[in-house]
Amino acid sequence: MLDLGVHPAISQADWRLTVGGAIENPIAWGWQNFMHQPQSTRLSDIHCVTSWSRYDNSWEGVSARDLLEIVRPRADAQFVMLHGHDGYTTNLTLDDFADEQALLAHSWQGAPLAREHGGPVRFVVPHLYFWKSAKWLKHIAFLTRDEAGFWEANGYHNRGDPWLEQRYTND
Ligand SMILES: Nc1nc2c(c(=O)[nH]1)N[C@H]1C(S)=C(S)[C@@H](COP(=O)(O)O)O[C@H]1N2
Ligand SMILES: [Mo]
Repeated sequence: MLDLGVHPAISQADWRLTVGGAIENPIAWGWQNFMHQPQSTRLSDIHCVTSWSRYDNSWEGVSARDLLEIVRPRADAQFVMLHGHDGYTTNLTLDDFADEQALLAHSWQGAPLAREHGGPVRFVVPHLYFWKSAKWLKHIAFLTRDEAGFWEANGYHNRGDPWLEQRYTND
């Protein structure tokens, strides 16, 4: 399962990212704003819940840690919900969101992220199963309580650690 079957067409010019919820500094970025943030590259592996993996993916974008420095989560913010332009949602703990490898990626293997893979911008959180890496990123909400995202409400594990093979709710 790669996505919900809808590949929203969002040009760089039309793309917006909003970040809100339990943070000191809510933001709304267009493409230029986003590209003017500090840029990072990460090399990581992809693990899909359906057992395929793809090694050594190079991603470029704004690291989750740099984003956190800008938006400054309040002390009671412990969870994050990622929202895609296709209506997809997926939840993370703040600790998982803040992983050193996690980033808001605009490029993959040195080229702009293709629409089918979530361009203009997707989240990449490689230490969890790939369903946590929301494509067509639109909004990031910082939450004081955990909520289930799309797959997490439909039988997938709440955290999805591939090393623990946390695939389904009761694993
Ligand atoms: N917005 C959005 N992000 C999503 C999905 C989706 O349906 N919508 N599917 C997830 C799942 S289940 C997987 S396996 C990966 C697939 O990413 P890929 O198409 O780049 O391989 O995206 C994840 N992110
Ligand atoms: Mo998936």
